[in-house]
Amino acid sequence: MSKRNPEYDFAWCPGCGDFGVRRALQVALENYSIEHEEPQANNIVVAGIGCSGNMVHLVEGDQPFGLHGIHGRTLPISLGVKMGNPELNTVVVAGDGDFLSIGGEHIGPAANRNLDVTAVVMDNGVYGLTKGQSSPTTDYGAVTVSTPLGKIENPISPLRHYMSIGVTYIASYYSSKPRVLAKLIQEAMNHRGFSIVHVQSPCTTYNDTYDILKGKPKEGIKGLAYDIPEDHDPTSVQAANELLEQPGIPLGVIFKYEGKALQDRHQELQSKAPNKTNQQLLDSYLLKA
Ligand SMILES: Cc1ncc(C[n+]2csc(CCOP(=O)(O)OP(=O)(O)O)c2C)c(N)n1
Ligand code: SF4
Ligand SMILES: [Mg+2]
Repeated sequence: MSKRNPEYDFAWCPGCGDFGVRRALQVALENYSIEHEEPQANNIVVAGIGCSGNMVHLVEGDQPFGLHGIHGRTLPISLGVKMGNPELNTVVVAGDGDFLSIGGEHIGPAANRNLDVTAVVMDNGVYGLTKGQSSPTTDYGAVTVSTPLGKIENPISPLRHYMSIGVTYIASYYSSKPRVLAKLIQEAMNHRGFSIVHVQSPCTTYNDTYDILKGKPKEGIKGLAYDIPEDHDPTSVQAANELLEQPGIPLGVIFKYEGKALQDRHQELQSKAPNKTNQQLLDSYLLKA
């Protein structure tokens, strides 16, 4: 239920990981605004379609701008936002289906441009909103409503994928510790270039992975999630790749590289562009006989 938009009246299921991600995003937005002494309206949340995308209606407190786009197109929309107003701190919120399936082909171009946005990807290994179909991160053999005899494809590894296509800030976390997640999201917002915070955010209705992630420490059962060792060097491509060869879900910053962001590239082009009046520009388009 949204206090902000009572007419947009729906609920996430009890225990949904997206609640934790919302808390983290709110804290990150608030702290980012305080850090930069900017109003909350200098932030914009661009959402895809999914339970995860509904986040844009549910953020409470001081309001950023919100743009609920279409399924899979958060990155092209955020590119448009940055072209219109490069100063806006632009945060994409999307699900594993939205970002990696229908929207998957946009990640490479955003990485090549080093588009200055932060994507918070809520990975629950399923299409939650449309009631439980398999997604690119669903395990091989998993039985879902769209794979009644077991999923035929292998799951993709989003973190390795981001590394291989040159995303310049990659963090991985889970929804259960929102304060720590908030710090990662804020660090990602401060990164100049394309940053992705990939969050394991369990779907309690269709794919409840809390125990798999966290284990059952009291019973001595280890979970898949583990803290990245303190001596990991996130500025090293080799160290990041080696980390991603390990089994399990690493928690923390995997990789970061300070390079030219899209804005820097634009400024360089602009400095080379000939200074023309509007009339000269129009004349240059006329076909000459
Ligand atoms: C172009 C288009 N194709 C398909 C859909 C139907 N659809 C809506 S949400 C969704 C998948 C949602 O899964 P995910 O992105 O993982 O988000 P979640 O609900 O799990 O958070 C699909 C297939 C749509 N809205 N638009
Ligand atoms: S269906 Fe899953 S992802 Fe959607 S609100 Fe419910 S628990 Fe969350
Ligand atoms: Mg999903």
